[in-house]
Amino acid sequence: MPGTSDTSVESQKPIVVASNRLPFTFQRTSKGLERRPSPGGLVSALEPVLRKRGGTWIGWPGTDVREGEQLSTRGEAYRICPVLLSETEIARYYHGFSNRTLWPMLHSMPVRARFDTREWESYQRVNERFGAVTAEEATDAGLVWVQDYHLMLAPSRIRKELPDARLAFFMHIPFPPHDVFRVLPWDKELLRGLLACDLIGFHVRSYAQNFLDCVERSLGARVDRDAQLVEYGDLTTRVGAFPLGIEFSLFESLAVGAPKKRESDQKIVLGVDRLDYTKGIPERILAFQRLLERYPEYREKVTLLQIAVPSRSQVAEYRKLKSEIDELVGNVNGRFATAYWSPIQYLYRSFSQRQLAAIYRDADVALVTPLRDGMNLVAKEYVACQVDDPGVLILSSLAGAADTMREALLVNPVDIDGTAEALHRALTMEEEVRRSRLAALRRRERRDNVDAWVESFLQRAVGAPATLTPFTDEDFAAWLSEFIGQYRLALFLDYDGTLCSLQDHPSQARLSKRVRESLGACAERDDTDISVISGRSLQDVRSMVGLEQLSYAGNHGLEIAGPGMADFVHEDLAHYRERAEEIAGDLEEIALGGAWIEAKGPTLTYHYRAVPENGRRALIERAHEIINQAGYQARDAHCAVEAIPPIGWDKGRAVLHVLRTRYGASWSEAVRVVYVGDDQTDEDAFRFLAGLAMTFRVGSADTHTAASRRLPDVEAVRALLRWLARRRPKTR
Ligand code: ADQ
Repeated sequence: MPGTSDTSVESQKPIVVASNRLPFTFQRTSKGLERRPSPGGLVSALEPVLRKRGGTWIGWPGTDVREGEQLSTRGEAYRICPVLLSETEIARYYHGFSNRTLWPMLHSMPVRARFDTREWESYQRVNERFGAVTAEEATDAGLVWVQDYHLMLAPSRIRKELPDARLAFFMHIPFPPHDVFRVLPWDKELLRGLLACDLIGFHVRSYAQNFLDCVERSLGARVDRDAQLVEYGDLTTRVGAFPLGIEFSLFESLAVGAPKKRESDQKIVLGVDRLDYTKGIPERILAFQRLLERYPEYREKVTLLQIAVPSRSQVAEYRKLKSEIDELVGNVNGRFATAYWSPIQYLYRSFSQRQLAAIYRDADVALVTPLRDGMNLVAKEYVACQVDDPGVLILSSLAGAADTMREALLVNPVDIDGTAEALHRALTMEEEVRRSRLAALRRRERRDNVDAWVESFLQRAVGAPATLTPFTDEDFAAWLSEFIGQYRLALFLDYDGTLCSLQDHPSQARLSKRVRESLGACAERDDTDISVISGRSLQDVRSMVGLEQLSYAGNHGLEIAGPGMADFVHEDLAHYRERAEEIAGDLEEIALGGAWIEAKGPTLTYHYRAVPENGRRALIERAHEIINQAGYQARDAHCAVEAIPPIGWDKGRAVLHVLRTRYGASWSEAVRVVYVGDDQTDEDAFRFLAGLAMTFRVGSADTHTAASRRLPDVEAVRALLRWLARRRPKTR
């Protein structure tokens, strides 16, 4: 078979594939659960890969499985690992969120989408389960390859368990523009789920570009469009277009071997689809009707053979579509049929590949007119099966396949007249033109077959990890120049994890020379005021930074001091000092295995960094319990639990205090605010400042943030400080 060679990629370790469906579906019959091949393009694409390489396929068996029922997985060249779904999950995760929310949204049809929180929760739970099962199966895999829109959250779950795994995702359907995708109330979560991957593949470049727009605009990720890379906190993801191909030789040989058709002077126009509203079947029937209206000479000479494989019949919208098509077919046939001819032959069922190959071979025109389609394999299968008299492919310009299959007659499927004209052109096209168009199409599909697709994807997926160039001045200029303009800048910086990396003991977390220089240079500017805001005590953070011209806020902002401001101590603070001492005493019972308590006056921190990972959970839970029982708030920090007095004060309030005190009540007109932090306690400031400031969250991307952008590490913060120190006031 072309493209099948024993390359280094193919001889690599087995791969683990996770997709919603297993390559076959089980159906309950009187004899128990029976196995049938799953319909659809995804299986056609991946089955051959696993057959050749071996590995594991993880997926849902396609029905609910009752107690005691056995799933037959005999005869596979690879392992099958079923993920079972309850009836409620099938309704909510599968028919619901996947097919009634994501499917229309990703096909840019938001009016067809419905948004239901319970379905979203079910989608999250099922993705969580898929992720956990996959991680368990994949400890030794060369690659984990997650498939399609049903499992957009699974990668982040897998990444949690297997931080070093090679993790890739392929999206089989389109990815819409940002303006459409952002209508989804859970857009950010879905994007974050995917960014745990090393590689995300789409069929065509425009989908990849749309994805880059979305992560940049909705998540504030850093994007390099030329290199097609995304950096989001500590994650870097490669994005790319990998147009899927088919098993060309298989279809070709099936077509050559199939029994010859009966001689007939009827011309066949063929449509083959899953019955889906994205496939444009009603529009196609209308276009065929228009052909018969405009060109009566085709009556009794041409038949539209429309094959529709039943799909998603549990979803009301699909049942409605079926009735609509039944009615349209009835109308056209009623209007034009004669005693010996029906204009439309409509077959609502599945066919074997062998049968399909013969049907493809014998069709004079393939009318492939989806309203939107990730790729569309039918167009490619048709071309592969054209082994006799050369036929014509009419293809929707809105299918991914149109990106490469340029020699087809391209149509806009909603333009009924235009499609009818294309049909006329196809039916009257000279043989030589048909032959040359088809030859070019066949050459490409033979070369860019499914093996070539797999090989190019896997090569990228297991190749050298992607890295983006370090932050440059241009990055910050693009984000901040316009925003700061000629305004005065109020810059707020957290200390640990932001200005210096986290250390085993807080006393070791010192500013590097380079950060101190950049910070100092910023502070020198007379249009910039800097406040360092920390969970440390005021005295401690001030002495760690040691720059006099800065303001400092300690104890998460309960104590504030700096130039141009009266010293601030929250009025309830004295009251809480004693309580904090009592909590510190209670926490002593869990000062075990290297854990220790840092007393900071009214607040305190329980540090457990030195405790081995498997011993942490019970200690953390107990710390939360003790702190909460004492009426304090327990907040998780990096390898620490913070105990904060319940006085409705946080870093957000502290920022407001500084801004009001220094610049007055109309501070938002006087200054531009930038806040940089790395911690859960900084989230209070991010939320408070949302829409009012540019906020940056530093470090790992595994948690949600309200910040406008992410920075990977302290080095990136230094680059930001250096840019701020050198920035030129932007004149309009
Ligand atoms: P689908 O929406 O399922 O796939 P498509 O690419 O056309 O669309 O694949 C359909 C597959 O089903 C073909 O392999 C075809 O042979 C088969 N098929 C169609 N009708 C059949 C019938 N009556 N009996 C048996 N088999 C039939 C999704 C995306 C596409 C993308 C694929 C692959 O929507 O855009 O091309 O995944 O990524």
